[in-house]
Amino acid sequence: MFKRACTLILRRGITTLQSKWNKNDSLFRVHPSVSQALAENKPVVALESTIITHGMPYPYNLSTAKDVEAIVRAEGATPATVGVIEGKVHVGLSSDDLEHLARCKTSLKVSRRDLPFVISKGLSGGTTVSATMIAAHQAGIPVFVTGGIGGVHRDGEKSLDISADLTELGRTPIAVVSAGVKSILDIGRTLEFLETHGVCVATYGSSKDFPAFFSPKSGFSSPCQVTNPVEAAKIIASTLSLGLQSGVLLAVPIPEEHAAEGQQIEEAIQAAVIEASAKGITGRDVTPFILQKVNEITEGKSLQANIALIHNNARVGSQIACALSQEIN
Ligand code: PSU
Ligand code: MN
Repeated sequence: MFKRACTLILRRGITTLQSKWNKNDSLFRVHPSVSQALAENKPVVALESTIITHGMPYPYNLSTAKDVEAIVRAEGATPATVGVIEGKVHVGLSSDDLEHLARCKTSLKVSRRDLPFVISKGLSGGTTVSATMIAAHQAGIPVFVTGGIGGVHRDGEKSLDISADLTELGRTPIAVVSAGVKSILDIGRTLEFLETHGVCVATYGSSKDFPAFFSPKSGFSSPCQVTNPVEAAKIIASTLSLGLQSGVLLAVPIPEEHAAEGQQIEEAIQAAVIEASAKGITGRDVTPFILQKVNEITEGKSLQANIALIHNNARVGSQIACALSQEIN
């Protein structure tokens, strides 16, 4: 019953996509490696691309994107990096597409609200967590790995700068594997907002502490904890079987050996937040500005930590996708 419900929900996504795909004017392009894996019920891991276009400088963005795909493959799953290329939403990018997004300085940051405009104009861009969740859901991919998600910004109660990633988690049944949220955000309010939107939040590992991206602990607790891929997969399978239509946030702490620079990075974040506000940076530009500033101040240490945690998330996320595939097939 449990398996049947999950499988039906995933199949529905794939069928919807395939029927769109069959039309000549399809807005979706599923890479053959991804459609084959889906057709054979093999584990697939969705990956985002704003991290490539806006999250890291060239050439680290390209090498990280390729390394993450290689890690997913080594764990026995198929990577499906999502991005928008000339007005089409691609689920699974070729190496030429990856290279194009990584090098192109004018690529847009594409969130849910940007999709209609970018598609209608035939533009290209990196998809954020929210837009990637939409594409993954349409394709029938239940597991998605990223570095960090957006959240409620500090002073968000006044500015209402709350990432669309959070509302997407409330409305789209995808499991997002991330290292939590950066301390540039208001972590307490981010967790409150996720609760309001009915998002199941679980820390992965030996502690319940919700991780803060560069630091394994934020001082806030997750409502749930899972200690291995099977437990995580059971949470995802339960969400699908219940037909909840909301997502799951699996928060994987940065490995201890890469968290050593946490304090220095933390101080750089404080300085970058102050500078962003002094320079009047707002809206979609805030996160990329702060990421770049923190990398500058820490002389690349934040970038190294960022890369290490994404690699770790890719490993854990792929193991979860494999366990889920066993659970529901
Ligand atoms: N947090 C990070 N690195 C990132 C992002 C967030 O640590 O690259 C990107 C993700 O693509 C995320 C987006 O979905 O920024 C959120 O942007 P905003 O805060 O504007 O919603
Ligand atoms: Mn915002």
